[in-house]
Amino acid sequence: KMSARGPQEPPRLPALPLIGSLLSLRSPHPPHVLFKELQKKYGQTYSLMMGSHCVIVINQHTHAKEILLKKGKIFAGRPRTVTTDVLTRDGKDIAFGDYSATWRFHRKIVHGALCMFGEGSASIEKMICAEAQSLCSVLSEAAAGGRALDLSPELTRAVTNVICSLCFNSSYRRGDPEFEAMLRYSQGIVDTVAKDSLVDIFPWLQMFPNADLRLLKQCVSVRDELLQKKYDEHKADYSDHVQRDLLDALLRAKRSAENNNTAGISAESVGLSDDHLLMTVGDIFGAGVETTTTVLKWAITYLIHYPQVQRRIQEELDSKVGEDRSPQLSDRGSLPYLEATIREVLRIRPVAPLLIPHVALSDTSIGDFTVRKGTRVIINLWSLHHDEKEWKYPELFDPGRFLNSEGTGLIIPSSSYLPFGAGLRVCLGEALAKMELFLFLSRLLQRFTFSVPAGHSLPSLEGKFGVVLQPAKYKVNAVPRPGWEGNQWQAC
Ligand code: HEM
Ligand code: PLO
Repeated sequence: KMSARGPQEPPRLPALPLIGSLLSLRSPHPPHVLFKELQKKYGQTYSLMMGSHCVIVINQHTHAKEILLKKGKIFAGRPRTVTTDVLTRDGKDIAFGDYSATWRFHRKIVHGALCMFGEGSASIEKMICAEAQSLCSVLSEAAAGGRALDLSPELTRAVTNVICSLCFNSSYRRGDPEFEAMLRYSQGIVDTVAKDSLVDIFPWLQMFPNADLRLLKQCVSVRDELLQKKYDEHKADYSDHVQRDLLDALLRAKRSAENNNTAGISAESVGLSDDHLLMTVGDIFGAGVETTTTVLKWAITYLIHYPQVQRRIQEELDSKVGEDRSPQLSDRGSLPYLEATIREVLRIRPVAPLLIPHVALSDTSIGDFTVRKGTRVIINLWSLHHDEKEWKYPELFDPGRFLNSEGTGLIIPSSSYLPFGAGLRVCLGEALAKMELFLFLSRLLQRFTFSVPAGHSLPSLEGKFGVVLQPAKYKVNAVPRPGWEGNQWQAC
């Protein structure tokens, strides 16, 4: 609907020719914080120029939902940028690929495969538990040796192994050189891709030497080599009769399209080229590792800052699960405080504070504002999750927000909460991520109490902005709880 004054453009940040609004964006704050601040001057919805592109920034949930749900199909596009083109061979993946028949097809295959291997099956639970157990053994060993530990590589390896068995039916042991290489390239990609670096604003800058772009290309080539190896191995011993993992599911779709080529629909034309398959598993693998690991790191960081929350989760675990067995997915319903804590972590430090940019596929509107085809839309999830009108003391970590007044049941207290996005582009891994977060955290907190070593200051709560918002590196003590001092090699 239009306002009384008729169609209008959103307020626009001052823009200089060529460099767009870049100057007003130079700030000591990361972009999600700056975009939240700019609301005070320009209102909740405003636009700016990034180079020659018009970008609308959304800071409120009503507009966010209009874009993602009500007009989901209109805003299902993705922009092409220099960095994501390098990562995804010009958008041949799901997350950064533009809206198309190929994109829809790949999303459907992956969704089906994830349901089959993930959510519905007991075997994925077993696998996650096995990785969680091996993680606990590493922590026990460190504790026995009195060593403080950077949890990041250990958490990453545990989470990587889950997604590795899902995608490739394989896993990594500690110190595996291929795994070490993966850690390095993945960090390089997270630091450089899709963060609206200058090359994405001014594509012609590619002509000049550019350290970030060079690093990205290097990291992507290491990743591609690794993916290609897995792909070749799978092709070599592929059989139509057994489906071991996601890559087999994709290969099967490709074979069946090739066999049905008679109607003139080739595997290539529906987007089942080798490149597309490779980029799609690359997405799931990358998303599967970086997101869940980051949330686990934030959870531990907040539990160290708020020991009373940690204690309350442990009391809940002690009374509902006890110490004779490990927590299982079926315990989820009886551990509301742990679930509430996971929800609060996802609120206060969203993995993707700006989601991934959306693009309007036709002329349309947001609220009273007109929006032209091709406009990029940044949904500032940080603003939604820190909106003072929706959340009391938004910077306060309080899992109790997500509990009913008796503290017995879970609630979503505000509709200004979208940790996984919504609509056509909603996260594909939501169910898997929630399973992992629950199983890892419940087992870790049943057995350990986390703190910083004596004399160390508390870890920073300020995130490092990249394609995911990561906590800084620090060392923790994982002290075994009473009854868990010996190394219990207990299975699921
Ligand atoms: C997209 C959040 C874990 C796969 C997204 C988006 C968000 C998100 C906010 C962007 C939605 C948009 O642009 O509108 C999260 C969070 C996770 C998580 C908070 C962990 C707690 C995972 C996992 C996987 C995954 C484990 C893989 C198995 C994807 C994919 C997309 C996506 C493929 C792109 C969807 C598309 O563009 O169509 N996720 N994610 N995510 N996520 Fe996740
Ligand atoms: C992480 C680094 C990997 O090497 C490549 C990769 C692929 C998919 C990306 C992921 C990275 C970061 C998190 C992303 C995911 C797709 C969806 C997910 C952006 C770059 C989120 C949170 O939106």
